[in-house]
Amino acid sequence: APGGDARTTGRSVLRRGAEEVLERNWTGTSTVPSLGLYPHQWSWDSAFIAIGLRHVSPRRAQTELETLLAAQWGDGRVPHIVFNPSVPLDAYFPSPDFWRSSTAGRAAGAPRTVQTSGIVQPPVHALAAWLVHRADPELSRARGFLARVYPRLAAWHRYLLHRRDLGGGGLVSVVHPWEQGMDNAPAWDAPLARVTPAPARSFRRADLDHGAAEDRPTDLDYGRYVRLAAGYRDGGYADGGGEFAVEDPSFNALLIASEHALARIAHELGAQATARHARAERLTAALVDRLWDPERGLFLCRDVRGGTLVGERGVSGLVPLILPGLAREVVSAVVRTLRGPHFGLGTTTRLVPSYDLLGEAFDPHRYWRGPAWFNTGWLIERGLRLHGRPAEADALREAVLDTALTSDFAEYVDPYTGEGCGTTGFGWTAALTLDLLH
Ligand code: 9YW
Repeated sequence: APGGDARTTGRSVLRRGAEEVLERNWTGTSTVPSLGLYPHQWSWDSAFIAIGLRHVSPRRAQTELETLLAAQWGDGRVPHIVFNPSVPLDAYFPSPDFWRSSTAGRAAGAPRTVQTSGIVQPPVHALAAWLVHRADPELSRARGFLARVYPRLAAWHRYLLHRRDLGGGGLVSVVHPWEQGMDNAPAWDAPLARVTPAPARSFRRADLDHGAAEDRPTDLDYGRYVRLAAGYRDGGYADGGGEFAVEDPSFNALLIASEHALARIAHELGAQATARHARAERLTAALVDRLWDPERGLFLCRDVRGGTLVGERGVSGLVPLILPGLAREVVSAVVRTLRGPHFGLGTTTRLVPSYDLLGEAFDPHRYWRGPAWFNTGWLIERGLRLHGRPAEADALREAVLDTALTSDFAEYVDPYTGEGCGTTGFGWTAALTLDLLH
């Protein structure tokens, strides 16, 4: 085909570039999301990074997940950040002296030897572990990889399902917007409005040393993030009583996808898998029952404390497309929404915006309030493929790959122009690029 050679060259430049980012961000035991902005290990970043790293070094990909899981708390939670002790305290806020995991988290079984945060992030890990295993089953078996991670992953899911069912309907609640991973998504605005912000002068935002203020959450958002996290810490990281509790579609969908993966891991280890698959199906039913909005044609967040669904359309509400057990009419409706005016895929945009293009809070540059991100692009691509939409999946894949190259592996991009925002050389952007190239 005309242009075929140029394209092959472009793809190999892209592959090399992605591998270089992963090499640069590798610390010896894990990969940082970004050398300047996020110089520690982040939980869901590591899962996505392992998914790409498996194509470069299955061994490093296994280590990535093992390092994270070694910081698991006694109650089963996997912390959202594992701090690198050799990085100066003021390089990232909130730092270990804010979270005080080894003291404040003692009752919840925080590790003594490593400092971590006390909140969690989306459970992509079992899915990642399964995909990493599949990349080199021989090495995985020789190292006993799955046998070692399985009990930790099972305890992680147990923690979420037993300690975090704050709404009582079988789904997991997040207790902080950072837990869900889409920090300043407009869906959080209403539930967050009840939280009194910590005074802006009571903390120092290290993120503004690295990113443009207009691309980042506001000071008011940060004040509320700090107040919520400090309250959780001061309660010994015990679950149940906080003023913020939200059932989020993407968080729960990733748990369900990981539960299916955990069933496969169990099967590979010679154990029973049917109970886990059945549980994943029950969770899928609960997700549809509690969060599906047939009018808008996507899933919504449930504000557990306020007792209402939040009427904002965000990419989180499309991520359940990754689930195999979704009813055909739900799948068709999600795909229609994706291609319709609110997300514009294939019409006004080539990428999936993080938030409603027509929403009042839409801002093409501000973090999770509009820009397109690569992890959600990867998930939607996977969902389209799973549900028999290869043409749409291919188009999205091409757009993601083109944009990764032109944006130098940006953290997120303007959904209309593909212009890079935030930092460059971002870990999961590089890793998921590699995965899409395979
Ligand atoms: C922060 C590391 C993390 C991601 C989150 C993203 C951001 C941390 O960076 O949060 O300081 O705001 O929102 O999803 O895991 O890449």
